[in-house]
Amino acid sequence: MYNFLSAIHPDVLFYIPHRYKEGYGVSQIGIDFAAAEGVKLIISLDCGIKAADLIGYAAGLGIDFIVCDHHLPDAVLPPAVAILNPKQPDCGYPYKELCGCGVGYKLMQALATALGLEAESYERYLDLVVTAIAADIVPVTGENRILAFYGLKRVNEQPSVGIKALLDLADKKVEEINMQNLIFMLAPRINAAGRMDDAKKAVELFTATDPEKAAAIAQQLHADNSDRKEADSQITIEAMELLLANPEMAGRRTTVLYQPHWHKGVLGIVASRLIETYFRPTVVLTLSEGVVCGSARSVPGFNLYEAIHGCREYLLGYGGHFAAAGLTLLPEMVVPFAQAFEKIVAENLQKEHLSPEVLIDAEINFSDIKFSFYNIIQQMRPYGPENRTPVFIARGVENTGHSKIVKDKHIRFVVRQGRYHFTGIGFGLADKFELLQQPAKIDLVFKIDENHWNNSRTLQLTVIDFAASKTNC
Ligand SMILES: [Mn+2]
Repeated sequence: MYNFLSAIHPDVLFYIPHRYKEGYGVSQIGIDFAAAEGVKLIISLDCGIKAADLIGYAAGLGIDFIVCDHHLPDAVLPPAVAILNPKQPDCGYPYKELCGCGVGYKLMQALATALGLEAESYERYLDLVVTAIAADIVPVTGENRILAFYGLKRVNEQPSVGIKALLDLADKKVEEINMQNLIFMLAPRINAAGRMDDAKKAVELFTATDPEKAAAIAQQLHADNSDRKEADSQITIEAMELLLANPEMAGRRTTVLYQPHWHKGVLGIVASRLIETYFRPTVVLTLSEGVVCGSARSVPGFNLYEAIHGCREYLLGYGGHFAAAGLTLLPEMVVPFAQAFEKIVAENLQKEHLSPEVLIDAEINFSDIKFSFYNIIQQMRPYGPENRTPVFIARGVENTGHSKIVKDKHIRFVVRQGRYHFTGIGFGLADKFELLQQPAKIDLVFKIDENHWNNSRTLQLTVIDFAASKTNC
């Protein structure tokens, strides 16, 4: 948005509220800064819909607001000159799942149309839009999927200076960047700036035009990300030790952990890590400027936001959605909150929420797995939330005797169904290898992938899970 406006207007500033000093969203410090700079219009991106008071405050200072947001509006809308948010109850915009960046993109598109600018004036930023779609974990359906498709094309064919600088940091080069690469390679480094230091660095990277300057900023983000990784593994270890030291906690339906010294920037990541071992709604808390604050993460299918909302009498503030939330409370409320949260979750959690699930799209036979079929599946890309890579099950599969454990943790499968053979890789499945050594057949759950080797293309299976076969075929 800053780049786009700078190209058509001489006086544009950007401002990112400091995550810890100002909190998320529109801040009074930000508005005061704008007033001091003589700003007459603020365009908020990914925030503002809940900032009725602050936007009223800005209006009092003679500053207009255009709100570009995708969060659920409250009953009272902010007194902005314009609100772009497809989640408004009476908004006729047909696609509701744009991310905050996507809403900003629509404003640029509309401005370009109104001002008679060529499409390239905003389409050149599609590599940033797809990065936001990937990083914000919004559904890759409808318009998001179209934006992601063309965004990935840009990332691969003509990335901007900033995106290119981040891609150059990756240790191993991938042939074609996909959504997963953006989520795992780019998003953590972009987010690390805000978690560990100041998110302004990310804006500086994406507004840089000099490749050398961009490379230097990318390097700083990389260092922030390394600090973040160290903090998150250290805190995860401490959290696991706390859980192991309190056997009573093992039988609970929730994990709530509090340590005043934990780094605020990684609490959500730590919560997600804990869920890998203790599969249940999890809250990780720390102390910051006299107030306890933290992040909550859910298990699939359980509405975490509702559960936190149910504990609001113990909280100073909270916000979030189905799968993730943030909260603040007074130190003396941590224990009562933990008790209330456990009670509400225990009442509302169904048994099926407590074991990880694998969603299978269809049963398939090995004889059907051909390039002609694979090419059709490829047309449904890019994959992401709510448009997942198809997962198949093949029943009555046999080990050929050539499957083996690799690097202690993984299984390299060489399996057959009838006269059709496939190889595959199953990450982290080594614990189940014994099952493959039985004479009985197995049911195999997998995705189909393409393997390039010695100039030849073959199809192989990425195995997600397997079990003793339920068929006798
Ligand atoms: Mn957002």
